[in-house]
Amino acid sequence: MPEVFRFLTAGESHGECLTAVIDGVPAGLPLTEADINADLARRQRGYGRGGRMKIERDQVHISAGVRWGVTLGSPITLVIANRDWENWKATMSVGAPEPGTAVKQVTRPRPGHADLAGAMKYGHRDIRNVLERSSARETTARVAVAGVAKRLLAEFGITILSHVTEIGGVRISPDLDASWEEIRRRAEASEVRCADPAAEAAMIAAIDDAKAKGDTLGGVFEVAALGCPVGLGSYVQWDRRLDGRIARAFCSIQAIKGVEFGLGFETARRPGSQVHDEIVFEAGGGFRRTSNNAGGLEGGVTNGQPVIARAAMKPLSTLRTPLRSVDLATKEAVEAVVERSDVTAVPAAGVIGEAMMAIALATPFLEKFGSDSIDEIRRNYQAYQDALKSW
Ligand code: EPS
Repeated sequence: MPEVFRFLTAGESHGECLTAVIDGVPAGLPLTEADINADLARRQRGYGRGGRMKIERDQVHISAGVRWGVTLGSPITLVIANRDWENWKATMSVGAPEPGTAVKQVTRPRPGHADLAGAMKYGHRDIRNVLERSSARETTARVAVAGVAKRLLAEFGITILSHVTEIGGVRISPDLDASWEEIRRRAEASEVRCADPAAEAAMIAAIDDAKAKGDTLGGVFEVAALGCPVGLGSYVQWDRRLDGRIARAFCSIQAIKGVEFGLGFETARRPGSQVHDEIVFEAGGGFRRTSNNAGGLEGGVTNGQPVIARAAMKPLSTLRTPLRSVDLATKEAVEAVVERSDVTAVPAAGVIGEAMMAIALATPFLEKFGSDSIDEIRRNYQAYQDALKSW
């Protein structure tokens, strides 16, 4: 299945800029750089991030596909400058370095990073040629792309939020009783994007502790898409199942090792009577569910409930107290290279999860309602909603 909403990103972590080209955005969508910049700033925040985020002030430049604040239906190009490039011009120059330029090669691969497998795969003797692109810096471009997807979905009342549910083994209370709006508000006000104040304090203490030990921490974030109509995705073909699309989108985020929906892995432990969401009908209100253990997806199709997915992020693989490794050049046992790094990036990963959720929803949405112009999509969307009212 070709994606209707498709994109590619390019750019090295310390290169000149990150670039994305998006194809398949309908004409007539109001779009400004400010729409995108708000999420770029949210991705940069979070307790436990390192020195790089003090250097960057991520801002998008739209260089194609938009005229007078409205999309044209043509490909959209997004460019985000790397401010740190100023400090890396010689190391990352496109042309051959000036004779006499001292450029240190990276030869000590970090366990857990793409370093060793990437170097062997592409034949690189300098691991910098791997780490520059495998770096999670690339997610800046994806968050920018998702700014466009979110803007499209918002036209039809679909909004996406995220919050951190676990860092370094510290979890939010299972009894957290708050509306999605309240969870969003609290997460946005929290340094670790956590909606449970007691867990938030314990997470911050865990991050401080890991930092003191030169260690890193992973965690879990939850993403909810609210306002999805019934019928996004399909059961008729494997690659159209929306849970599969979202799982792939989440697992494509650097350092993600697991994904679950709704009740998730817990569904495997309970009998069916305690898992499936019962169906009731109210005159005037239509079909309703008494719970949302399915996380808004049945048969790979949205069922009108919030779509809820969580992802597990492993601890970052650049440790200040490094792990054992082997030097590529000498084959000697060494300590892995210590690049500047964050202690944890789970709060930022939640924002990236929102981005990938928006991207995963965009194609099924455009497949269902049309993809050329917002006016046409609006007519189709309204006709479908009207038809569902008489069910
Ligand atoms: C990263 C290493 C750090 C992080 C980076 C991801 O970068 P640097 O080597 O420049 O200190 O800050 O994340 C970002 C730059 C970002 O924008 O999120 C890595 O090795 O993956």
